[in-house]
Amino acid sequence: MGYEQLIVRTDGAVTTIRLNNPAKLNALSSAMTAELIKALADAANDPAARAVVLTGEGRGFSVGADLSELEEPYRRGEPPTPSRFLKAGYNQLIPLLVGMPRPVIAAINGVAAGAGISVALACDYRIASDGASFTTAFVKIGLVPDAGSSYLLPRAVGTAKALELAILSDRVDATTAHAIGLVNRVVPGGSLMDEATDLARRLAGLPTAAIALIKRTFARAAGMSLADALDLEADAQDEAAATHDHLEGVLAFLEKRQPNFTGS
Ligand code: LHQ
Repeated sequence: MGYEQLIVRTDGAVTTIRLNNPAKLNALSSAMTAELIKALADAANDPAARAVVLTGEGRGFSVGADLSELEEPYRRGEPPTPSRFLKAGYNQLIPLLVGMPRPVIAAINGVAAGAGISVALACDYRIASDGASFTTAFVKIGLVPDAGSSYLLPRAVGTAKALELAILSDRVDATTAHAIGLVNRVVPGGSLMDEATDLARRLAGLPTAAIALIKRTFARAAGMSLADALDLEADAQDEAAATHDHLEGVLAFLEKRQPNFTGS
């Protein structure tokens, strides 16, 4: 499918999805969100795509909802119903990202704001350009964090820091974002895509079925007692142990050779 607001490229086992509305710093319009859902679903269903990189074109990663979409209805005096917009868009997108049976890397090339931060948080690994910056932004327009930020942000940076970021919405640079755990790594802007692609290739060569199970287990264990999490792990381990990659990993170890993982 051709996209209007995304550039999607597949190179070997790595699919790169680039948000492509640089004039608006890749604001997540309804159309862009729908396209992103489609592109992620395609990558999830393509056995050849074993890792995904999500990035933005231009100087923005994504600045959250496209506020220009609100202009007409607000000027007409229509009562806002953001829940409808959220349920049709971000509330589909975020679980899809979190539940992707592939590792997903956010390559944060520039400013991330509002739901743009939420999208980055829903990825498994965040690499930021040294020129990237972050502002939660919601409060500046009298809104609350959405697209999963109320859940994902405290888990990434702790409740106290998450509240500070959400309430004050100060713009945080990449170094600070790294120090507080908002991103995993900061790299020079010029090498961001090389670093993200190298990591994606490395991940694509790992037992990606096990990675999908790790993601699922962590997500489910988050709300469980230890006893339930132990049971969950035991069941997930049965699933992992039934994969080709488990057998291959054990045999390669015993035979003192490099494993050839297929993601199956
Ligand atoms: C934008 C946007 C934008 C459209 C910059 N939309 N054009 C919301 C509403 C309803 C329902 C439920 O959910 C949500 C979820 C949310 O995500 S709420 C949060 C929405 N995002 C924001 O409030 C961020 C607004 N943007 C900003 O505060 C600034 O643009 C930041 C601090 C991100 C970047 O500042 P600068 O680097 O100085 O860039 P800029 O402000 O000059 O923006 C560049 C262009 O991008 C500009 O267009 P123009 O035609 O003047 O060059 C902006 O209008 C446009 N843009 N954000 N969200």
